[in-house]
Amino acid sequence: MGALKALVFDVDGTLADTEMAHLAAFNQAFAEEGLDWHWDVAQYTKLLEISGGKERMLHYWKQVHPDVKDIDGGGLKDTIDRLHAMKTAAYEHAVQSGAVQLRPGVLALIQSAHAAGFRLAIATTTSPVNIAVLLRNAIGPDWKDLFAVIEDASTAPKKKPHPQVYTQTLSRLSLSGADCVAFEDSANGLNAAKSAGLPVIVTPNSFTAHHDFTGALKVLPDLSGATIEQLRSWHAAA
Ligand code: XBP
Ligand code: MG
Repeated sequence: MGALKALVFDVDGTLADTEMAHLAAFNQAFAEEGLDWHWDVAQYTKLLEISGGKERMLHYWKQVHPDVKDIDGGGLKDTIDRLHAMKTAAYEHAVQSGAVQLRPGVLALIQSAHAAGFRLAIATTTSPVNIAVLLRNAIGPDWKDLFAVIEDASTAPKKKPHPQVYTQTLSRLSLSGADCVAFEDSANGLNAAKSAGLPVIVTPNSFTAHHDFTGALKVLPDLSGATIEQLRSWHAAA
């Protein structure tokens, strides 16, 4: 394995524990739409196996209305799009109001890696507005300057565990997976990054602690105290 050149970060669950805020936003959108849907934490933990908010709602819709035939029809897609727009607005408002903070050690690692000359990237299935509101709040208006590449739901439609978001990130970085370390919190994220050839450090959270992290480079409670030197030596051992 050559030298470590880039760090690639997932967003939801990895940079921040966002899923309680996403869950509340989904439920708010369902209520605004006049639906009698309400997801609880146990149900949402299971639904998180489906990456992507629209995909998750469509999956649930198929569960509660298996009779709906026009799953790809205009009406259903329009409803999912409308629900997702309401959900995104509710989530943005919650994060703007301070409902979500970065996980321990994340900001220090990003700043020290950037200062040490590593290239930083984001590889997420989430919507661009969700990344912007989180990182603008946590880092400031120039947050984008820290990241060489951002791939998200708007550029990589095939959701994790599909490796598309990672292969596109690598191609835009002009690097191979072995030049990087990925940071993920879920089995879908781990498998997406692994399939693209990146060694993966997993920091699970309450929604993903039960996942199978076989094949991870490291599984850590969080990134507090993580140093560039540690990353270099873990990467070299990969
Ligand atoms: C996170 C997700 C996202 C969020 C919701 O997966 O699946 O869908 O839950 O965001 P990962 P959107 O962390 O593996 O990228 O509603 O914008 O899809
Ligand atoms: Mg995640």
